Amino acid sequence: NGAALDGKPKSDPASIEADVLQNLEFTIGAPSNKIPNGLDDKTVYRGVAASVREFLIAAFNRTQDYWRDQDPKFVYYLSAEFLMGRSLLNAVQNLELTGPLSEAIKKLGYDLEDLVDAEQNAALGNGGLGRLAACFIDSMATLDLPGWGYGIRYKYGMFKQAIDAKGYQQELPDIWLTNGNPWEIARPEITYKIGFYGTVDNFKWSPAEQVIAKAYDNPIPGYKTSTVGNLRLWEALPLCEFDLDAFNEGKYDKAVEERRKAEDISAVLYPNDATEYGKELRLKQQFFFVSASIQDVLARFKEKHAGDWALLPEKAIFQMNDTHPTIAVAELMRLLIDQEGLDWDTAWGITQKTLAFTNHTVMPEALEKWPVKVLGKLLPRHLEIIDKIDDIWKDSLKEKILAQIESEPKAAPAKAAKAAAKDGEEEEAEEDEEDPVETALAKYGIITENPWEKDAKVINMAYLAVVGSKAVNGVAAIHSEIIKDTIFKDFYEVMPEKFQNKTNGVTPRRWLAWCNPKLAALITETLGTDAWINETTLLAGLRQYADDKAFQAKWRTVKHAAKEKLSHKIKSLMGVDLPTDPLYDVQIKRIHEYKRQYLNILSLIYRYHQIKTASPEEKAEMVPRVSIFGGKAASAYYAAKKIVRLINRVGAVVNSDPDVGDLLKIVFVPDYNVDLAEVLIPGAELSQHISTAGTEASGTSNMKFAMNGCLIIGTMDGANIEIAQETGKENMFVFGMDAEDVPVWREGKRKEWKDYDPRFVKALDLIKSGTFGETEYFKDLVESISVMNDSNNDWFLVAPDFTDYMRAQDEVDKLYADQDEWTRRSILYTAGSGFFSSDRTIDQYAKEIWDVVPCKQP
Ligand code: 26W
Repeated sequence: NGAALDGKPKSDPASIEADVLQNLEFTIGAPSNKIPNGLDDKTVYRGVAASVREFLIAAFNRTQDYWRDQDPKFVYYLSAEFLMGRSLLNAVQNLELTGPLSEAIKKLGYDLEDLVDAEQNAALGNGGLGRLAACFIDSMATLDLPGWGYGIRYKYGMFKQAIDAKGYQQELPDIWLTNGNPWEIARPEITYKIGFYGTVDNFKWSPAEQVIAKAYDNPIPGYKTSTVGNLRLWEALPLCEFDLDAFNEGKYDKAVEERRKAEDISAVLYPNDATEYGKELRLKQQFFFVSASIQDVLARFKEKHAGDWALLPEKAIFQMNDTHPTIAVAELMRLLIDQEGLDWDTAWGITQKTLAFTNHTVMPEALEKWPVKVLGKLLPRHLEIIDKIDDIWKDSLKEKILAQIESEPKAAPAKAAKAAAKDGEEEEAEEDEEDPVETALAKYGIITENPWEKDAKVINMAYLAVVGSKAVNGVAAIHSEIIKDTIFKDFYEVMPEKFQNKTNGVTPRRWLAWCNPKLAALITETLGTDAWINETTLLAGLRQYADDKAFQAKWRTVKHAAKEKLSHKIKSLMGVDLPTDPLYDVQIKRIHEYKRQYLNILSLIYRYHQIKTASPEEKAEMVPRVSIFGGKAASAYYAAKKIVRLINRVGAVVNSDPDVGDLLKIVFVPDYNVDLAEVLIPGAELSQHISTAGTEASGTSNMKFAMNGCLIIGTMDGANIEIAQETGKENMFVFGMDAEDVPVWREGKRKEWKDYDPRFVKALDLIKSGTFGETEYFKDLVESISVMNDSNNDWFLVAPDFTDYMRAQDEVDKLYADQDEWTRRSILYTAGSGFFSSDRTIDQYAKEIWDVVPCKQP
């Protein structure tokens, strides 16, 4: 088959079959005598992927040619993480090739589903933030928005997690590129030089070290459109492959050293979703991909509009995904001034119109602050620029501050301030005296003292981003309010117009239509159209069937099939047999104290105790439950690792206790990732989103579960609040303190509180007394929530929220006994999930921040 001369491969089953055979032989080089029947699934997958790639590239080329020709405004999504997962099924479905391709594959003696399973996950992300970026580029393509993602082509993605016999987490490398990556197009001709270290002389930077950034394009197909977008990832390579002199002298190790040092930059994803700043290599990664991306955009801009820099904000906008790419503020300034010769003010005007910033967390330890020492050594010119931005920014506030000080009742300091500001000489003369204006300005400083170390200044990257951007947004309604009241309060007060909300969303293609085909088919049959896949608000049409008993029965059948699929998956992964009648309860996310997996496992420990002490009559009344956990703990996060182990220890004891039988099963699925989520979410009936109120910026799996008709037990936190609004709060199992109560608790009430729930005490006693073994090992974990002192203060409120959590869990059990009502609610969740499509989110970004409009080739 190959690409026909009109640039479009033929999509009938026979042509596809011939093309796969050709690719197996000539692209993959499979032994001819084994084609087609003697090959394993992995090999056939590669042949099929090579064929699908032809369709992708054909549409990709047409889209990109058209965009180049039309020259619309582009959005560039800068993100250190893109958690793409697998590509085969998504590509085939989005290209609407599933029918003919499955037929062709069957003819060859294979099964599309098995081949889909042979693909490795592209796990170039930690969790929510990285997966959000992947959903966003899917929506950009589907909405025909000119836009590219830009990131790093890590050689090793998120570590693989194994759980050993003792219940410990083990981390293994993710070697995902060994069999090649059929979804990328290497671009050896697209390279940029990236400098590091060195000196600055009269504003001119001479880097001491340079590497090459090489582009790889990953076509991103939209659905029901010919548009195929792009994710461009950068690989780091040495400027000079090999030090020949050293080689000739026989110093082989030295000869390869430069290569290794360069390759290190794009070697590993930092597997941490909270802290990692301070590490020079991480800053190197960030600057590496940001510089390459901006250079790339400016080079294309110059091809069309050489010299007309004022036009840049009308042709490009960069969205910075959290603080990781925020060195972009300084790098864009540097390129415009040092390379293109613009003056400071012009460059600054352009920069502030060309950048936008999204915040994804209020966790203080996750807000990146680079030590001036580290940044100044690696990027001396950027430090100069940041310093100047900081000065000018603070200067711009002086008048306001002065007015504020004057309007304050304390007359004396105001007078002094006025005098100091008016009379520079006097200021110098009284150097020792504190200038109240300077004091008042301190809180706005981008460069500030490090609270943990004397005389060690740090650069607050979030502040730099807020000052350098046209818009700043949070990722759920409550989160966008919280950032205005807390981390960015002072900035909000002086520039309220910059602050916006963009509630997160998820792609309904991957997270409903493709991962839950039976439910999708039922929805399509019921609504009489599959238009809901792109217009998710149509899902509201399911509401009118929520009470319909016949429809409920169909819905239950489909849900049950998904539970069976999940049960099979766990059997094949872990060898554990799970019954499919009990309630399937799932908590899957990174392991973190704020996400409170601890609360969940404590309640299960108490449930175990109840089962052990129940009479046969009481047992007969109990609602059987399968509790599934999944998630990775950052490798150096000890508390999180202990929680992983506790869950595994409790599971081992409970699952092997003959008194328990099918009343309770607890499993920890190792190596939670995108492909597992695609099985876990459709099979779940209850999902847990139980973060301490005010800590989970949004959450996105909550949206995926809701779409798939899974009920939620959760706190009034992040997007749970909006899900409750859309679904009906009465249909959600809401519990716990809300975000306003939490600080009140932490600052006051906590100190005199002693009302530990007896069930909470019992659960902790069971851990302490060795029911799950390892009492010494779990000691500090137990103390962290039960002994209040300076280091153990239950910061995340496990103890005070426990009672209400147990009440909510009782409601869950009660409701599950009423299957009609449960099913009715399940339908209402899917019906109410339309708002949480990333198409809606991206449409808002496009209109309210980016000013980017659809551009689709006729
Ligand atoms: C410094 C290292 C680092 C790495 C990742 C710091 C911070 C992060 C992110 C905050 C991690 C993250 O994934 N945040 C999540 O973003 C999601 C998408 O907006 C939200 O739904 C989650 O609530 C938020 O925790």
